[in-house]
Amino acid sequence: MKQDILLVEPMLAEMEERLDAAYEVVRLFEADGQARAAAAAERIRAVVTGGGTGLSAEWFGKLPSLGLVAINGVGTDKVDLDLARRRGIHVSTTPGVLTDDVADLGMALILGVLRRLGEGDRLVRSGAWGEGGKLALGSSLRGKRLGILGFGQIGRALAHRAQAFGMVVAYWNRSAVEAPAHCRRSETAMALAAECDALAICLAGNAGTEKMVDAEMLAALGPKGVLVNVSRGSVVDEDALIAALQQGAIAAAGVDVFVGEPAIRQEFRELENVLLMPHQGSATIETRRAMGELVLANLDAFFKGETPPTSVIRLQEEASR
Ligand code: 8YV
Repeated sequence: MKQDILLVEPMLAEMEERLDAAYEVVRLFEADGQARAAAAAERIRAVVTGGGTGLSAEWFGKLPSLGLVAINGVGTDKVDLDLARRRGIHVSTTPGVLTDDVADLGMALILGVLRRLGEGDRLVRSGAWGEGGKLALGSSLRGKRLGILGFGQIGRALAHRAQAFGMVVAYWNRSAVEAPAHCRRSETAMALAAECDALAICLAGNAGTEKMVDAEMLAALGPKGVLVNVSRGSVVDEDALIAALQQGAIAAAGVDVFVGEPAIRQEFRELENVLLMPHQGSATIETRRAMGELVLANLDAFFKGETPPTSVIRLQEEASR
């Protein structure tokens, strides 16, 4: 008999087909999903969800047999890891495979903001160009200073790309990390913001990074500075960011992630100097395929009674401590 699993948000169609072939999949996002999940609650031992969605405390509470939360992503900020640990529930992620695509999107946002892709598209699309409208000049990337906040895999992959565009790269990371020779380390996040033209956020979202990019840091970035965020909306104080963009305290921003997404703050939609994306860092066919493979491998191992290969919670080791 097939095992029941709960799918919280859609995946690539071919991955959902593979899930359907192996499991009895209850889709929480479908119209009758809540009722079907409630009816199967006792039997559901694994949940598959997205990094930006996670699993609510309510659903943790409703699933007494839960043993694995398989995140189709790398962010664990929407899953209560302490609760999972206490209940002996594995939480797996999809490390490594999305690094390049998220860094690519970071680079695309830097390029898009500095070369005014959003404004240019709107000018052409609206017909205003044909009526004599002009796009303000952009800024070249060559020689510009990129500050990377958070120098994990994604931060380092962005540094590599930025070097190819002739940018001068500096970074800040809470712990010491190995960095390529062309990247200078800043002592503090605030110093990094003050010393760069473009500040790219590549930090994990968690309690320690919440609202780290605040009014003071945006003021340090300054009226010519641009902000790019491909990590989590929670890292930025959005009130401060909106005020900074409205008042010209910073020049512009490229944003892929928001607090409360997809219901983003109306002010973002009204600003000209922002390039907005609907959380697309890992959203390519190739990467979603690779992420899906890892999700399937974690489920497979779990249902065989093995430790899911990319579990971030090592239950046996923790139990023996
Ligand atoms: C995905 C993400 O968009 O990796 C993460 O944590 O937020 C993104 O890669 C998401 O997991 C898919 O819903």
